[in-house]
Amino acid sequence: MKMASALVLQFLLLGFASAAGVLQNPDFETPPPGSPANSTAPFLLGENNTLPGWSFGGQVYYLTESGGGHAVQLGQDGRINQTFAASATDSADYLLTFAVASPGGANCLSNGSVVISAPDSQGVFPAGQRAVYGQFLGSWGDGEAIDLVIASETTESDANATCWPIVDSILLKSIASLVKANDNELVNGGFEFGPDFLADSAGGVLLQAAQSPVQSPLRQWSILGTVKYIDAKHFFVPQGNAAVEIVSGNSSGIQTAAQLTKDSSYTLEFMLGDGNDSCIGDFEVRAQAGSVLQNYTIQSKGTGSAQKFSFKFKADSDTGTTPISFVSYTSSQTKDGVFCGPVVDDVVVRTSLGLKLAIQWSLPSLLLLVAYVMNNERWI
Ligand SMILES: *[C@@H]1O[C@H](CO)[C@@H](O)[C@H](O)[C@H]1NC(C)=O
Ligand SMILES: *[C@@H]1O[C@H](CO)[C@@H](O)[C@H](O)[C@H]1NC(C)=O
Ligand SMILES: *[C@@H]1O[C@H](CO)[C@@H](O)[C@H](O)[C@H]1NC(C)=O
Ligand SMILES: *[C@@H]1O[C@H](CO)[C@@H](O)[C@H](O)[C@H]1NC(C)=O
Ligand SMILES: *[C@@H]1O[C@H](CO)[C@@H](O)[C@H](O)[C@H]1NC(C)=O
Ligand SMILES: *[C@@H]1O[C@H](CO)[C@@H](O)[C@H](O)[C@H]1NC(C)=O
Ligand SMILES: *[C@@H]1O[C@H](CO)[C@@H](O)[C@H](O)[C@H]1NC(C)=O
Ligand SMILES: *[C@@H]1O[C@H](CO)[C@@H](O)[C@H](O)[C@H]1NC(C)=O
Ligand SMILES: [Ca+2]
Repeated sequence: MKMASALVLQFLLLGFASAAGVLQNPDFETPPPGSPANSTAPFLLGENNTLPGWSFGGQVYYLTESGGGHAVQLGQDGRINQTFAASATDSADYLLTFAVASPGGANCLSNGSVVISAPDSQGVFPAGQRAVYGQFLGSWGDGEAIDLVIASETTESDANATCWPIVDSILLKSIASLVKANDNELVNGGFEFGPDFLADSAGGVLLQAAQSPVQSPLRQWSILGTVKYIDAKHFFVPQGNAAVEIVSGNSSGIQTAAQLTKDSSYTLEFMLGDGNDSCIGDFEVRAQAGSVLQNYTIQSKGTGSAQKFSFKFKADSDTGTTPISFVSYTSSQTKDGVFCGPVVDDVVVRTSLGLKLAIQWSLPSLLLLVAYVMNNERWI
């Protein structure tokens, strides 16, 4: 009886867990009930023409794009919001992916921005050429109700409606707390944990500056400048499904803090290359581990390749956290004018061999000691 109810409870929890962290109508393909079926003209949402799944305020238009897809355009004081349920049990990290564009083209004096807010965070994303962004929303559990708000930041001078920002393709992802793998002192050294990729996201996902590795869409890494999160489906990725391309030039990159033992020796291994996105040139990258700095120059033909590098360092920080970072000193553009740069992946920090052997030897000897003590006790 007890066991049966425990099972039922478990099923209930699982049921809630799978329903949690889900957005309704995230791509706006379910139209407002009153929107004309065949019209491609922007349709102003109103009291009787609301957007399924979402609340709205201010001027919000429902758009039919040339390909037949749908999106919303946020005008003066325009905002939409939706509440989702966080994981029913343990706390999880929530990441958002979304597309932002300004439809107006080069004539627009200003395109406005999109502000994404959740209870623990806020991010401002400029609208321009269509771009896909990733953002860290927060960490929640216990089935908490989370209100996600997407608003325009337009000013009186943005009177031209064709220049207001368009939002589309919203993906919500949750990631349970990450644990260190056996063979790497870094968490998320392969960059596999970050925002979702859109199926058509040939341009990757842009990640704006994030000072704290805890509040970063690239889990456990802080972001300097802007980087592009790239997927193996659309780019050359050295390891796994995702990597980081440092795109915003001089002194931009990524940094994490490793929990290492002071005065122990470690090896930093990583791969540098290019994403097969026609980014041609000499990329200059500075890798840092603790107080050791190394410069590398990668000659890229832009056709997708990577090299493995490594160097030894000693953990010398008194605080117990050792900075590991990769910073690009070059700013490049593809012939289409897209900012691009070096790709970093597969970052591994290992204890040096000597220390590993010592650990391997200490466990059996400890067991021998325990066996000896237990045997002796039996004889007493
Ligand atoms: C919508 O377009 C389809 C084909 O393009 C047409 O058959 C249909 O009559 C149109 N409906 C309305 C309400 O205009
Ligand atoms: C919305 O519908 C109600 C009831 O049909 C009507 O009284 C009201 O005027 C409508 N509002 C607008 C803005 O059309
Ligand atoms: C949007 O926010 C308002 C007020 O903050 C809230 O009452 C409403 O339920 C929210 N809408 C949705 C769909 O969550
Ligand atoms: C608004 O912007 C569009 C596209 O940039 C332009 O074609 C149009 O002339 C502008 N309209 C006004 C009233 O400025
Ligand atoms: C507005 O966005 C367009 C892309 O649609 C871009 O060409 C233009 O430079 C942007 N204007 C400003 C002022 O940023
Ligand atoms: C990068 O920035 C530093 C100062 O922040 C500057 O001294 C250096 O010239 C810049 N390098 C390039 C290639 O722009
Ligand atoms: C690495 O390159 C940067 C930028 O060119 C330079 O400022 C720095 O001194 C170099 N560091 C080393 C260790 O060579
Ligand atoms: C680079 O992309 C081209 C197609 O765009 C593909 O044929 C080629 O195999 C890719 N190279 C690598 C190393 O992934
Ligand atoms: Ca990877």
